[in-house]
Amino acid sequence: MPDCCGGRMESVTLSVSGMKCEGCVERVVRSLKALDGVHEASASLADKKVSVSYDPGTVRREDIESTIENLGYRVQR
Ligand SMILES: [Cu+2]
Repeated sequence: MPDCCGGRMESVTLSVSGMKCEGCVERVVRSLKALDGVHEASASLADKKVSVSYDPGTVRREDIESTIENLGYRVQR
């Protein structure tokens, strides 16, 4: 994990349903990486998981979840 944001870096793994192909994975990852404060995003189609590391001072977990949902996927809370 990179040492930046004054060490304020959080990681979250979300369960996401609705991703059906690598194209979906790409869309989700690309959209998350475009968010301010998101440092890394990856998604697994097989596990239906999306992992994000982010600076909680810049972006909130809710923003990450709503970004995924705005694309048409569902985050299990
Ligand atoms: Cu797809």
